[in-house]
Amino acid sequence: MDFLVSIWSYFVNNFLTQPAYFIGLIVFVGYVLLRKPFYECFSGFIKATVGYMILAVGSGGLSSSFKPIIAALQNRFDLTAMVLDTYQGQTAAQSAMEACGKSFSQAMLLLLFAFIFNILLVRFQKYTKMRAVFTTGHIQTQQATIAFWIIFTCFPQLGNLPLLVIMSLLLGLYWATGSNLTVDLAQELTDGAGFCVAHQQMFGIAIWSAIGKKLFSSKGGKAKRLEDYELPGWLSIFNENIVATSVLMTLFFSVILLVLGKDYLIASGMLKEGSSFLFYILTTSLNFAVYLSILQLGVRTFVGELTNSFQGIQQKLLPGSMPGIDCAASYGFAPANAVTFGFIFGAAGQFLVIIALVMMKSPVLAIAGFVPVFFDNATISVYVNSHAGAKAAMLCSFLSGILQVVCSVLAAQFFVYNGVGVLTTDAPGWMAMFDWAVIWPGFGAVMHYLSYIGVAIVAIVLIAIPQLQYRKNPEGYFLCVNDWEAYKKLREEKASNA
Ligand code: ASC
Repeated sequence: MDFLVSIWSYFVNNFLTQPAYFIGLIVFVGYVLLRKPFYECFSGFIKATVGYMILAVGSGGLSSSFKPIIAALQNRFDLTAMVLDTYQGQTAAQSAMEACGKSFSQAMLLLLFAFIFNILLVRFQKYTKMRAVFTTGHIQTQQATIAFWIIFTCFPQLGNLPLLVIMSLLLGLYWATGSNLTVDLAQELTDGAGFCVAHQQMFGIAIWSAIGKKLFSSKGGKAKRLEDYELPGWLSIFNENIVATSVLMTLFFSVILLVLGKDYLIASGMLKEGSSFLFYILTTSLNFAVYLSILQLGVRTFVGELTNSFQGIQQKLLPGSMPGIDCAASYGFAPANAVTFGFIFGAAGQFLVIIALVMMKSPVLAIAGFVPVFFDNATISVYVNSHAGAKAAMLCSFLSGILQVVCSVLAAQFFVYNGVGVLTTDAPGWMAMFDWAVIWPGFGAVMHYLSYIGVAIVAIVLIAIPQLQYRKNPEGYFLCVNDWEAYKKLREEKASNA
């Protein structure tokens, strides 16, 4: 048993939680299954791994450059509050678990069983109608921890084993159903690149895209997307994504950095004594476009390999399946402006609520963290823009920013056991990504009030969603994954018959 556990932890530490190697491994295995010569398998592995590493440089650069600025706002105004961040949210949930006598290794077991369950659900897709496997390990680790905390507070009396069973079933179902919800939307966005989203706002993407479409799509026609606007005259420089992103970010960060003030930035070591404040603002803001371009280059490097090699896995191991990957991969297929707008409007929504909390002297204050403000809202904006147009993208990311804060503040107070919760830890935090701020706390509330009936309700809802998706489009449902070009043809035929 110990031997198996050490193999699993080796795999988790070096592959599953290192998405670059995990994607590389998937590509390698896919090509082996397609019986490609070894040198092609090898070069696929390298391109996929390096591509993913480039993507990580981009997304890591965004986080490390802009996290301190957002965090500085907290210091500057002397706020003590919980931080809305995925990493701090995970740490807080883990500390709360440990204070209740549970260990992190239990969350890792949860990850293992939920992952296996996700694969089984896809293997039996004839019945389950689930098409996607969640492969984003660092996200799975965070989610296993916070799901553990939410479910544990609903059933604290349960022994470890029954608790683990309930948790694995629900989390595995969420991974399969959530990523499955994004399959058609992602295929549409990427014109059949062959991946869907396995991240923290999968329900968010589906819900906001549907709301956006309802509100903004004219009958039959598509609403205007960001890339459809052709600005005239001198404004045409903004048709260029790098220019638009840079100018918008310079405006945005100028405001924040001016609010922080030169003296504060020097005292906190962010700006060197004697260097130019103006150029500091410029460099900081322009770096945004730099990292975004790096991120998109990374996506372009690995996506082709993943698309081609995954056919091996589809043919031999998991027919009709699709890999769910990091939300940032979608940015490679969207105008950078969609990413930028999502960030700015999401931040506006979050900041608005945070200011309101401060003014109302709320007992629980929250501080925006960069990961939810940026990655969550940018992703929602990219998808809503593509499916429901630019106006919908702006409105939806703004509203989503509001909900991320309001619902996280409520959730942090609601999921408590014996007075212990994420707020009573040394570094309070909540994972304020849409699904974990809005959807999972909703599941948790149902289970909290209805106990085992609540578990059944949540499970039934998760099982029913792919069935309903399937019913809407039985001929195209699996085709969309297996043969995108044939799917498009079928869609055209249907449209011309209608
Ligand atoms: C998260 C998280 C990250 C980012 C990254 C986006 O939720 O914890 O590090 O999003 O996955 O590319």
